[in-house]
Parts: sequence; C-alpha cells; structure tokens
Amino acid sequence: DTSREGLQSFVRPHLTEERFEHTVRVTQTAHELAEIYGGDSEKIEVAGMLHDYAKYRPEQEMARWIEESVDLSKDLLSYSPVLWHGPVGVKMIEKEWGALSKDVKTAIASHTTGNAHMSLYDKIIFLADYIEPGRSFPGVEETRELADRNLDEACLFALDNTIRFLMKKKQTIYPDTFHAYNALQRLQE
Ligand code: DGI
Ligand code: FE
Ligand code: FE
Ligand code: FE
Repeated sequence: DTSREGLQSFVRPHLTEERFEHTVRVTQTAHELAEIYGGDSEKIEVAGMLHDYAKYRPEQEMARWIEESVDLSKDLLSYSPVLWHGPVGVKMIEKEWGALSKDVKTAIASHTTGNAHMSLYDKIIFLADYIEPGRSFPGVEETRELADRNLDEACLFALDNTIRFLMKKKQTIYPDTFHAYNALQRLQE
C-alpha cells in the first residue's frame, strides 16, 4: 500500500515523533525537487517515507543483517553505525513490508553517503534529507539555493560540506561518500 496513509502506518511505529516529522518533510522536499528535475512521484513517495525506517534499530540487529546479507558490503561494519540504517533499512522493509523497486532500494540504501553512480532518485533523496526545512547547520542555506538551480552542484556541495565536517571532527569517511564526491566533481571539470 503505497498511499501516504499506508506508508505512514507502516513507518510511524518505528520512529520518534520528531523523526517522523523529519520523514514527512524529506518526502515533501523530495517531491518539490522532482517537480524541477523529474522522477516518478510514487517512487519519491515510497523512498522519502521509508528512508529512515531502520534508524532506531539496535546496532546488534543491524550488524547481523550486514553479516548475513550477501549483497551488503561487510566494510560497513568497520565504519560508523550511523551509516547502517540505509542499506539495512532496505533489507528490513523488503521483509516487513514488501518488495521495492530498484530505484527506491538504491535511493534508501545510499541516502546517508551517496554512491559512485548516483541516479536521479539517489540524488533527490540524498539532497532532500540534507536540506529539508527542519535542518539548520552551516552550509544548508547555500545548499538550498543550489538545489533550486542545479541538482548535481547541490549534491556536490552537500558532500563537500559533509566531508569537511567529518574531517574536522576527526571521523572516518566511508568510501562511497568519496566516490559520490569524486563522480560529481568530475562533472565540473
Ligand atoms: O538519518 P538522518 O539523520 O536523517 O541523516 P543521514 O542518514 O544522512 O545521517 C547523517 C549523518 O551521517 C551525519 O551526522 C553525517 C553522517 N555521515 C555521512 N556520511 C558519513 C557520515 N559519517 C561517517 N562517519 N562517515 C561518512 O562517510
Ligand atoms: Fe538517515
Ligand atoms: Fe543525509
Ligand atoms: Fe533522514
């Protein structure tokens, strides 16, 4: 049931009220981006509403999914658990809700880091998660302005900002974050 009500009743019990409101704002922002850049509105709806589905699952449970799913990279286990809820979320949703299209799966799986070959849907969900109106951090306003004009440049700006932020905090950076940055940076050259 991909109606808003169907998606809400599936996802809501798994999220805090605050996270649920974030989810609705991400979906709204993603629809706005799709009006500019295109994309199927049902795919946008499902990916937006479900992107943080696994956000509050216990780390041990997420680690088990990574260990047991042949198509999830074991490398994730060597990086921050913050990165796990996208890829693991796809697995959990397919088990607990139903099959997802490839476009929706990839957009949910890579919403935190991006990836080397970002599709229209990957970019829209990644960016909507970054700029939804509840976000406030240095660089978000500039990213919002870019998002109105150029999807690739906005994603690149967000990735650049995220990499700098993580380096400043002496955190490790998942290779997909660099792959996404590199692929979009090459388009500028
Ligand atoms: O789940 P949300 O809070 O809505 O947002 P998200 O899934 O995009 O997670 C954002 C966090 O992920 C933010 O604190 C930065 C962090 N992050 C993004 N890329 C990387 C990363 N953290 C590490 N350690 N490495 C990364 O490559
Ligand atoms: Fe997330
Ligand atoms: Fe994000
Ligand atoms: Fe999110």
